[in-house]
Amino acid sequence: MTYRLRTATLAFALSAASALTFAAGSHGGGDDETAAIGQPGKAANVGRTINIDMTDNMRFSSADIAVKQGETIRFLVKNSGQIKHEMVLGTPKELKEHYAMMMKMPEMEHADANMITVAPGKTGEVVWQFTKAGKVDFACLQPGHYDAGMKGMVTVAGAVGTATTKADTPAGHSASHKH
Ligand SMILES: [Cu+2]
Repeated sequence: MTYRLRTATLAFALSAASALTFAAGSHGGGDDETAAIGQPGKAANVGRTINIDMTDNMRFSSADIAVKQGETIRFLVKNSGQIKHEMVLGTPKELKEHYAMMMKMPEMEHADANMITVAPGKTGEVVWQFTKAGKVDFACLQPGHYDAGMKGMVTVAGAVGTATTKADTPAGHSASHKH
């Protein structure tokens, strides 16, 4: 049931409701998929910049990225190709659902903290904090690209000695995202 709901409300859920879902996720309960991959990072907390190149060969370079739990990364995402590409962070399920929507509505414009769409020759950025140890997938969801293998993986190494790393304060988020 939540599967279908999530498809219909993906864009909304990732933006408007993010403050709430992230706050809930930080308590360790629930099955929120977005919290599972981390949360939007704050520019002030960026510890490292990672360059990613996207090409018309339908590849990211690199497609294999290692970070530490709690790290906030600035991804500088360059489109070296002649066609539009994008980098979208998500769970495999989220990416597949979102990709299905893109196949139906190729002109759909989407912009959220966990993704960046980049025009040919341009560079964009995603600032993301990886709050949970494990794997975080990313992909280009432009029609045909995901099927062609335009995907990658961020491996988040667990912080030593602590089960969880404190995320950015939810209070700050709800204040700034209030509608
Ligand atoms: Cu692409």
